[in-house]
Amino acid sequence: MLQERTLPTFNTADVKISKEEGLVLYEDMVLGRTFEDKCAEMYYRGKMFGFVHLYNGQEAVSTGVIQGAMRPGEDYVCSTYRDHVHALSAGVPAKEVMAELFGKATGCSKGRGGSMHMFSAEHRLLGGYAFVAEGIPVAAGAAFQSKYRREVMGDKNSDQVSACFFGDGACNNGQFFETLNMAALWKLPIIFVVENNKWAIGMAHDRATSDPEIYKKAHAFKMAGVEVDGMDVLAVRQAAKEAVERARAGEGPTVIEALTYRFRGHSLADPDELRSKEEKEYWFARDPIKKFAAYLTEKKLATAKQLQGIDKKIEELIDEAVKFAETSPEPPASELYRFIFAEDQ
Ligand SMILES: Cc1ncc(C[n+]2csc(CCOP(=O)(O)OP(=O)(O)O)c2C)c(N)n1
Ligand SMILES: [Mg+2]
Repeated sequence: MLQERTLPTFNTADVKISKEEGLVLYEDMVLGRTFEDKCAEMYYRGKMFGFVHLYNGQEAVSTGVIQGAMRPGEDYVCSTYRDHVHALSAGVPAKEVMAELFGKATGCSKGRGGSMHMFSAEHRLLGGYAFVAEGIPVAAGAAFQSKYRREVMGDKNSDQVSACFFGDGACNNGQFFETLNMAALWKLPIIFVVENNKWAIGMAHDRATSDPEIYKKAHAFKMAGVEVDGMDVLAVRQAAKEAVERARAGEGPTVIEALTYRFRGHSLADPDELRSKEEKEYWFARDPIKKFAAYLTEKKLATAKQLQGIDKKIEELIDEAVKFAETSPEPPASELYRFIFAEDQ
């Protein structure tokens, strides 16, 4: 099935971006892509077990929202089972994400979570969630506490925004509608980022939902809802900046529907035989990293050599992350029941 929905246009002529910020966005996307490619290699070498869902192709969404518009480490990020790259954009070190995938004690969830359960209190990553739509109410809880601390407890510094990432499939789930209602009612500082990659495993989005334009569902709750080209990091950044500004100003939530595509199968166990060659080619031609690299060099914000330097630096960082994960200890068997409940700090 080819793309029948036209990707919204975004005029880059109006974009204000410094060289430094451009390189940060580029590096973050390359980090995500290189990490996931290495992850696939390690999975097929038998270094990790269970389901592993990669984010290739969708990098502009995580980077554009978290690095482009939020305060990573202060604001909250909530993910799904496709969570490695959201964790990286939020600032969780690559070696801790890789060690988690290897089930090692040095992983960000202490080796107890694995691919689908990345977590970091330090980086305000509220988790990966194996159940579809499970993170949506959790992110609303985080947004509620920021608002409560500020308005009820008088903490003027409590102005954090929560970003909640989930897929098109999750939008047919009750938790999506229930949470949208509460978030709009209470004007919570949250942005709902729908990564519409057209597929929920083997179910085409258009076959599964009464109205495929998800952003319009926000309007039923009197909430801002926008669609954006999810293959364009600058377009995502712009939509996210406006949403974050609205949220911090107490004007409530936004649904951002990012039209995107995953470049690999649903998980590493998926032979990916259902999606047509034509459809894949349409989206491969819109690779967000290549598109942004071309923008940076055309606008003389970076040279090709600089970008190659970043690619190389990230490759080395990922190789180190693998070494770290391989040489880290397994969690001791004596601690099988540890971390089920919170411990005193
Ligand atoms: C509540 C629930 N129902 C079903 C599943 C099985 N399942 C796992 S992923 C998935 C598809 C979700 O697709 P989408 O939300 O579009 O996210 P994507 O995988 O495309 O990122 C389903 C149905 C699940 N994990 N949880
Ligand atoms: Mg999907």
